Amino acid sequence: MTARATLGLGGNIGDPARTMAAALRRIDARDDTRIAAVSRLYRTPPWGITDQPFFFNACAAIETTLGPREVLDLCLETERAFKRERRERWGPRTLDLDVLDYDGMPYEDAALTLPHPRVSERAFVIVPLADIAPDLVFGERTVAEWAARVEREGIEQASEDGEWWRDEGDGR
Ligand code: PH2
Ligand code: MG
Ligand code: MG
Repeated sequence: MTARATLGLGGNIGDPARTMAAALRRIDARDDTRIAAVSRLYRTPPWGITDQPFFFNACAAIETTLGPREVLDLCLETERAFKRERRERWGPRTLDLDVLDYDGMPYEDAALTLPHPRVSERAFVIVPLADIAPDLVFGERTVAEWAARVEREGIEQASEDGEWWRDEGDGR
């Protein structure tokens, strides 16, 4: 059985677009998971702690035989593979990979709550997510409805389409 899960990607240290692209290719290379859709890439003003570099953000949909908790473990393992340093909450990072949704199913354990409870407030997630999953429901609205309401000041499109992650270049 395969499930469809959506992931949020971000980063603001080093070359975030290149790191995110390599992370997606690494996930796509697995036998149990393939990348089904990728949003455009966006350059976004830092949220939370505003005194830090601009972020790059994107969203991806995966098809996977992994369960929700295993998808979280895959995200954490992928962050570690790209030498993620977690210095402070909401602070600068090379790669952040968050699970946003798993087949529209509610899921909760000590480490993971799905659908992600704060997606609808964050333009840097909602705007890219609307590229690939406009009909997905978070709380009382679809992603397209949240996207129409969200404050997107300062967010810039940084790729033409959703193909930006396919370029080779780092041997992965
Ligand atoms: N991630 C954070 C904190 N702030 N701001 C933007 N624009 N994009 C992010 O991905 C982001 C953030 C913590 O995960
Ligand atoms: Mg995050
Ligand atoms: Mg995270």
